[in-house]
Amino acid sequence: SKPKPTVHLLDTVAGNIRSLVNAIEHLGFEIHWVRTPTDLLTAERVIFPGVGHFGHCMSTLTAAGFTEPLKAFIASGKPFMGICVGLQALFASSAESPGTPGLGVIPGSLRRFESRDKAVPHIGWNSATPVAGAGAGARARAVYGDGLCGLRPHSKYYYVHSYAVPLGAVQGSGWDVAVGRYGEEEFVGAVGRGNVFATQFHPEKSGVAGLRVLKAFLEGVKVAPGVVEEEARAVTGLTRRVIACLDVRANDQGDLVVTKGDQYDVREKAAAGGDVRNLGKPVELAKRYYDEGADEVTFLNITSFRDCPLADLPMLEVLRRTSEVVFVPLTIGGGIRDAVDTDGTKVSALQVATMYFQSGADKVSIGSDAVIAAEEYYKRGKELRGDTAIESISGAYGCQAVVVSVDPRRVYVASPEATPRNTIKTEKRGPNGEEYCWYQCTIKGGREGRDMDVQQLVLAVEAMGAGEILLNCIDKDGTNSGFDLELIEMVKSTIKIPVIASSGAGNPSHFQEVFEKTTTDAALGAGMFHRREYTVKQVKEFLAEKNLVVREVEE
Ligand code: 1PR
Repeated sequence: SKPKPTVHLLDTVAGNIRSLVNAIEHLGFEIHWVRTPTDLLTAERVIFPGVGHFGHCMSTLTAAGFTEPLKAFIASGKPFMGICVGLQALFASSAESPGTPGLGVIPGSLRRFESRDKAVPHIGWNSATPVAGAGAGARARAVYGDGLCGLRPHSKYYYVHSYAVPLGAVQGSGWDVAVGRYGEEEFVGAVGRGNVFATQFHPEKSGVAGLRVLKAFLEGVKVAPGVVEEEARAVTGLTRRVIACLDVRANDQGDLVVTKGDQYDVREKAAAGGDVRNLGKPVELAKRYYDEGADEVTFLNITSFRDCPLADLPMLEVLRRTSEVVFVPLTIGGGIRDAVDTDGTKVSALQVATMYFQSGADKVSIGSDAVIAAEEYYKRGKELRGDTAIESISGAYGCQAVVVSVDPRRVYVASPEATPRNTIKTEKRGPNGEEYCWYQCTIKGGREGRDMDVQQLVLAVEAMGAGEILLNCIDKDGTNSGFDLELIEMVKSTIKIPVIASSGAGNPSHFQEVFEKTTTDAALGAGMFHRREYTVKQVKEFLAEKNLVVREVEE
């Protein structure tokens, strides 16, 4: 058979590139690794998928002797693509690491997003709209630059980053640029010229639209420059994300099933046999939600798999198989903490997370361990320990890779004075007419309440370096009665990192409600999708009709 075309991947500074590997293989290319600078000499085309910290990335490259060989490769005219920090490295410098020069292939430097009015990091689906070379006013008619691998103005691409190149820095530089907008800031979503193409977003995580771009780069397809007749209506900024969540556990027969609790109780009523509710197979369901347009898929392993060596965790196999067919971000939660393996070896939370990342996860979600770590943080007078699960994983893989899953339960009180905890005044009164409540943190899937409220928790984990909050609510879980808007708004106003609203979604209008009435960044549904009451696509279409900015489902 014909040998597959090859692409060289520079893996020296990439933490977690399983997804990219999967996407490239899915497109029919064989991967060769660039491990030393001489490997570049035989490469036909190179992809440089940087992740993490700009300074760390550049100093690793420099220490390994890559800077000049990379510049030489780029100057050779052979196809070169940078992704995320791989794009950033092409620029002159970054405010993330002021003393460290970039490769300087493209003029301009990176700035941190302004966080006064919006969440940072910028996480989610945004545009990369090709713009005409001139200033902002000339953008009404966008031009497809031929260096931009067929980026389309109406497509959305998946980003995770805190630093970006302001559009102004590259205008007039002779480079083709595609732009995204976050709040008031316009930034470089992609840039290209001649043999060089780079994206700030992750094409391997950007669904059909992203695979199309990656394919165009790999195949060297020059998209004919042309004028887009439509207004560049597409620069509409960050979309609201719709996430499908699969709670996974072993049933009594030992098979992994997607289940769904009712206020966290996942068993059928005793009269119905008391079995673990079985709503389908994890990989199949994840693929279905991807095809329907889910912006992300989250797996929560809701029981730890006892008596099983960590390396054989059934969830790892689920992730491996899912990440071969699902090209949007995958999050895995459950059991991310320091652990002891069946043979007695100690395994750190970072090692557990690493196994998940290597199996295809893009983010890990930490529940119980985050609560314990937050309690200790306050006991130490808000001093960071440096080696908690959150800190160590965030330090190694970046804060965008660390989600903290919060499982709060309402505790009603007659007045704010009745408790030292942070209360809110609530529209939905307590059983004895109480007008106030606080949200108690729980661990172990809601089984154990702790003496800490949600505000304290989210502030602590934000300080430790969590990148995102998955905000459940036990009172609402599985009720199909809509999200707890009061809880969500309270958390949004407490922290800067993005929030995923969860628990209670029963129909598309609940998503509309949470997006219109709160500033949540994403909303998650479980039961309504598993029971096939609505598809993710129906939710997206409904939101689009209501003029909420969502990623349209592409086929
Ligand atoms: O504590 O780090 O080992 O993580 C355990 C994880 O498992 C936590 O993220 C915790 O939220 C989750 N979990 C534990 N027990 C349960 C349970 O249901 N018995 N599930 C559980 C939590 C919450 C959502 C759910 C939404 C939406 N599930 O993911 O899918 O509430 O449901 P809905 O749309 O149908 O209302 P650790």
